[in-house]
Amino acid sequence: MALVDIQVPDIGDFDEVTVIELLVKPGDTVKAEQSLITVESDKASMEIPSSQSGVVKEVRVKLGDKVKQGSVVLVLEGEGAAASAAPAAAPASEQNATPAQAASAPAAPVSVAAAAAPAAASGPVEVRVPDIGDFKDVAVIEVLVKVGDTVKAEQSLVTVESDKASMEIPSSVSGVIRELKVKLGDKINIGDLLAILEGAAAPAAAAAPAPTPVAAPAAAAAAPAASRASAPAPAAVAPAALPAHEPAAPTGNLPHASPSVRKFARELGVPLAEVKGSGPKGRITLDDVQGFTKAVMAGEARTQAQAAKVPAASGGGAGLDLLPWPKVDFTKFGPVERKDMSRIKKISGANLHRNWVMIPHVCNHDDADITELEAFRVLMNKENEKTGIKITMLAFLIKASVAALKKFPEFNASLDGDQLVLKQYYNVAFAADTPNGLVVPVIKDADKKGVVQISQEMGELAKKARDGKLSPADMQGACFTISSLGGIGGRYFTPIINAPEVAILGVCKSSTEPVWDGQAFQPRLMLPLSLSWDHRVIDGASAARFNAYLGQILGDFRRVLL
Ligand code: CAO
Repeated sequence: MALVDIQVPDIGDFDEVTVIELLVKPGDTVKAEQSLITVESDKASMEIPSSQSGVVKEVRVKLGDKVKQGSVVLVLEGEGAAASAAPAAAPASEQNATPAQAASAPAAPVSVAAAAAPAAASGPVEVRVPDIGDFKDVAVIEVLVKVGDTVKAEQSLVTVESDKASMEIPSSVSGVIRELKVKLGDKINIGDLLAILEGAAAPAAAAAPAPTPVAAPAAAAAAPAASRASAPAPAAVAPAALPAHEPAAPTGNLPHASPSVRKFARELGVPLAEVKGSGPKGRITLDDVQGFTKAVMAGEARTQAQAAKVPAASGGGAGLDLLPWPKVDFTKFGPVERKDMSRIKKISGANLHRNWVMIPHVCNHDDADITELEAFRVLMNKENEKTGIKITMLAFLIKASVAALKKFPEFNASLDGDQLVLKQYYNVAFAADTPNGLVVPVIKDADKKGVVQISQEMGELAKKARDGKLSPADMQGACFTISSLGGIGGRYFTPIINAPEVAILGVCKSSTEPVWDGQAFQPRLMLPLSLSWDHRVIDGASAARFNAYLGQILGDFRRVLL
């Protein structure tokens, strides 16, 4: 398989264009004529297609790069035998039918009016469709001006679209539109009359404008796989309204809109994919983008990015007026790999975010002396070696938590509007780390179970979690959660409360520390506890008592019997 450099073909009169979209990534299989990147100048945007099919080995450009004819876009492992490494471009571009002509000079438009137009004409001037390359019978999908409008030379009059490209047809002269000779849906060809202008004047340089260039590989010259291209963007550009943003990340799925509308949207920071198109076949028009912007500015609509930032407050509270999430082109600083978030991470992330934002968390740290408890646990495990059930510290913590929840019932509660729901059952969840993310299975009725049974159930649930086999029922009904990092390490941390619970206990790795017993320092095994609690429900003093009580029980489990 030959490795082939795919280069930017002849793109007409455009010296340098900016890469605004990457439409493929390494590993993608592309077909000949498939678009690889979208580039944009101040006058046009177009997609650069592949000259042959194959598998993308390396993408050589990144968003924001400037490219020109001959720049290497990517390296392709070609499917066929060594094909031409640098496709000669055959742009159906400008007014010219052949690349040679296209490269040489921007010819005068094939326009009766333009040809006839003097530097300052007084009589009516016909504006006709210039050479639009190989496009025949293209449909008018937007009429951008109306009778009576004053237009400048190069201002777009209509947008036309074939199944492979869209382009705006500009006026070759300036003047006032006396008659419009096309309407939506009309099929037009080179030489067709578009409009009659009065008081027309040709541009000073007499270089008549043309429809935008369309890049196509040599092999596809007969049927340009081209893309979008545009004449000058409409002049009526509103002031930037939405926060500026960097070029979009690769999507490969451009919204249905003309290049100038897409440019306009990008200038305003409007996410075009969220704008509803009112044009034919759902095409997004300039008015749609303006309408969307107005609605967002008036607070009548939100972009998805805004919606993601502002949680839906149950009580209809005000949204957080936060800065937009920073958009950084990390590839500017070094190589990166993009990876989709796992389903679990997406779900747990959204929940954690809501909980962190909506619950006023406070976190208390404390230490429990587990010297005797750990010795007892080790002894029990030795004695029970034959049963195969390992008694874990976490099982003792669950049991101790149940005792503390009983003593401090507001910890075994949930908020429901203005009411506190005090639960009379004791289901304790534990956070389990799995290759796909964090899950929280629940030990039901922990008050009715012994430490051995809890250890056994925990082992089964943890295995199910790792195997991705937990059922929704396994993860429902918790009153309180324990997140243990004890087997891993760390000192203290601030766990996020698992709503609608009102507290969570974080546990870190125990260590032997010198503890003063009143006469001397004694080596004691100390377990770091971090209790996060919802300050709407729990007061600081209660939290300190809860932690202290938990420590006392872990220090001497006989207290549970009292
Ligand atoms: N201090 C010191 N050592 C501890 C300890 C503690 N607090 N807790 C457990 N250990 C030791 C155990 O003694 C055991 O050591 P040995 O293998 O030598 O016997 C080892 O750590 C593993 O312990 P374990 O089998 O009892 O497992 P566990 O109860 O610690 O953990 C589970 C089980 C499911 C909680 C764990 O696998 C896990 O997923 N922990 C991560 C939870 C998490 O991600 N929390 C963060 C949530 S917020 O993002």
